[in-house]
Amino acid sequence: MGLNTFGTSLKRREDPRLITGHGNYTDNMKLPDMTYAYILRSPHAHAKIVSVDTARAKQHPGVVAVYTGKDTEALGGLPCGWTHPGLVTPKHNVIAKDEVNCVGDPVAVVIAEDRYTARDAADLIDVEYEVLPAIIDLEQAVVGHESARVAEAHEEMHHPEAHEHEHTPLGAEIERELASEIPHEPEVTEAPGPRPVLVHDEAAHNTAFKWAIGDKAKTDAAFAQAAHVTKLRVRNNRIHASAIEPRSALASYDVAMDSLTLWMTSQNPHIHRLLMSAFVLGIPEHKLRVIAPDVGGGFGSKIFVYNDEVIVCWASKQLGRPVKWTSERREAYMSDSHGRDHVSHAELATDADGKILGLRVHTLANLGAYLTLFATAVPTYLYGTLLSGEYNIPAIHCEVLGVLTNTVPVDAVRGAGRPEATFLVERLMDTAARELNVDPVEFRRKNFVKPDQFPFQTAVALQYDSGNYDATLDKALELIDYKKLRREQADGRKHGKYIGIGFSTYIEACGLAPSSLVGALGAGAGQWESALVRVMPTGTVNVYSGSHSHGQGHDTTFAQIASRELGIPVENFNIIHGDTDALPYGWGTYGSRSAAVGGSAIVTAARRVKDKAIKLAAHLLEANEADVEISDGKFMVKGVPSKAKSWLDVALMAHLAHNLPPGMEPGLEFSAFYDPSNFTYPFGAHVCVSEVNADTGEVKILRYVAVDDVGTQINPMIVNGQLHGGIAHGIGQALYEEAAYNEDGQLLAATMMDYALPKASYLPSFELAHTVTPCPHNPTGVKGVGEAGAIAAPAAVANSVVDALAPFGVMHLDMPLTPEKVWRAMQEAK
Ligand code: MCN
Repeated sequence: MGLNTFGTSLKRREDPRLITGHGNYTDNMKLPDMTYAYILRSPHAHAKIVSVDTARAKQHPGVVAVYTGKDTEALGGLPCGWTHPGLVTPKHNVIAKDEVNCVGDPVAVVIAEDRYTARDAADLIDVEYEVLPAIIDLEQAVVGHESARVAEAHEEMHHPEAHEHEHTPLGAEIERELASEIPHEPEVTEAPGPRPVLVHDEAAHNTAFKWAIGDKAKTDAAFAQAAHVTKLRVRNNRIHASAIEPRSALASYDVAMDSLTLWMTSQNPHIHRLLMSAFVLGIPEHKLRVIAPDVGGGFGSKIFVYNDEVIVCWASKQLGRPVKWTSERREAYMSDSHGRDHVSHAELATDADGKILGLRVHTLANLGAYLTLFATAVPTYLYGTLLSGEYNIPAIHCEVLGVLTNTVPVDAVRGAGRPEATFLVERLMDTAARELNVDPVEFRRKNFVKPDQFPFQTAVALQYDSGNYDATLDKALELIDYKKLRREQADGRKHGKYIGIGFSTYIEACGLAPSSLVGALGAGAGQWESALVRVMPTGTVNVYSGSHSHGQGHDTTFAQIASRELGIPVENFNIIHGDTDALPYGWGTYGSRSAAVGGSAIVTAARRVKDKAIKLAAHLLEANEADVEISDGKFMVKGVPSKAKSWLDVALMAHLAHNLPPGMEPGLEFSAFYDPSNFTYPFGAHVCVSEVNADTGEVKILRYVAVDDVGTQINPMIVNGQLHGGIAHGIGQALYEEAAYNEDGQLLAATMMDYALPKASYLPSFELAHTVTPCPHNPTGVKGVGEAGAIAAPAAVANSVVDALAPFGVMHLDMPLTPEKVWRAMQEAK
């Protein structure tokens, strides 16, 4: 392998350590005098806490302390990081004090000498609850009574006075418009009868916000011109993130320094430090050090500030001893944020030629019992802005109600908002094609944004920078041999063999940007990323990144990026991340931003290092700076190969400082803070070929072909690995997974026995191919890939199953497409 490995499938440098049991996870850590926390959680979805008697638990041998909501009431509430005009933000107590609002809400914590004692003693806490009626169903929650139909409510919710947003380029104008005041209370007429169940009294109709995007008048006008309107009600099922490593936190208070060190499973340690110190614990930021060591997957669930992480910090300070808490799997399912959970009514207007005229969407987004960190951004700016898909849709209007229910909070899970949008748009495309009696491929093609339309301004704020949607679709069609497959499908149907072909021609927007835009839209965070590139005296390099790797392979790809810039072999790089005391400030890893944003910061810092190194090399070589280049890992005078200096020569001199050019500072390191000018827009065409067993309703995926464009690829093997994981996630959501509740608010899918994650044997071998349209606005041309598969796959799978069921007249089925659901649909059609 040559010196430059960028663009090659270099094996993951971190894997030998991780797969031989040498990972360093939070729960592996042991500190002298360490104690263990067990959190007692509410068994009820909604209840008043009448009393909490901890006396018996405190007397249990080995128990160090027992705390309740009264002890922690002075602490700040857990923060919501994105605001909307009129947002209702109920206080999210660290430990519930007067009321619990979902199963899993913490009511007490036991600290003991070992984790088993802590758990045993928790059984001795006597909590008296007054159980209240709970509201679980999203549609019932918003109107407050069971008889009201959500569709009627939606009609009533056409607010004439609500601000509607003109589509304008990503810029100052839209920032103002999108952020403008929208009343959050839906105009829903309550039926006579008992008072509706409210999760929090301050949120009337259980709505935390009402949000809209697009131009309503223009959309209404488009519908008035329509030759055909396709209507669809779509439910996007609630899912768990299911990272392999459960969340864990170990806090250690240093009495002498009056400071805390917190090791934790975090995707973004700086965000954790900032929010926990400033908003929850009320301590100076420099007195909290957050370290995220190896983290075994996050998929979004390790972004947010949770109760347990705060509890261990606070308790460690009370006790002067380290406190560790590690989630159990069942506990994880009822305390990690959940994902998705939308009910949407959508309408697509088309003209007589099959051209799309407009799209209208009303979405109820379940937020659960409290507003967690990104909860208000996921179903709004990460969802509504993606509703143009890959298509020319001149007018779009989308209205979202953020709904509170007595369920675990809902926040970002892989894809966050974009899978919901893609599912809706791609299901609508297939449904419209079927109603119009045209091939779904041709219907898509007719409406694709074409290459000469870029940059393309959508009707929902985003400006797509580049793309060629026909190219990915063409490649996918070739790979599956579409015409032949359709013939096989037709033949099969004659013999009771039901094959379906489903498309998802998706776009995704990741690497949120720029900071000024997201700030104007309500974000409490910047969206830049940092890097520090430090060349040591011997010419090896430490790269410090504000991004955090928890499975994505940054140790490898970030070394590939920096190695290409500096001409230093990858093995001479050490990638350091996840420690707030070691790194420049950074915003962490989510929204598939690390390669596009974190990687760009590394490039920028490395180029600064290179510029200085060339200046110094020119000085040592007694040559003009303009004549010096890095070639084959050495500083050469162009055309004079005998005159060369190594990185060792240059780096050593930078540190010895015995012979520097006049005015040059010693040392060889630079940092950079990179703020992108736009999102990146990966896209692709996914095709799922499935077969439905007519007797059992079982769905078997026969083939899964994905053609993706993630821009320039740093490491094609890692890109494919990310796509594999994402597609598996998406297939899981489409066919198997549902974080189901019963009507009392008991989480039915609370263990891995009840929550059906896809096993490898359920999945076919994915057939992947790519096109490469480099991102035009960052230095490497990369776009994100970490979520693409999870965004694209659910629609491809659902479309293929509905296509297979076409002979039965089935037009739509909600996910997960379980054998029972599919079988029933077939029976009803018979
Ligand atoms: N990459 C590349 N070429 C590109 C784009 C990316 O080689 N054109 C590489 C990157 O350098 C990185 C990996 O692919 O090594 C993913 O990059 P990116 O798309 O930037 O995503 P992030 O690194 O920011 O990771 C976040 C993303 C998200 S949002 C979720 S959720 C998710 C995902 O990544 N969670 C994961 N993938 C995951 N994979 C694992 N194993 N575990 C998780 O928790």
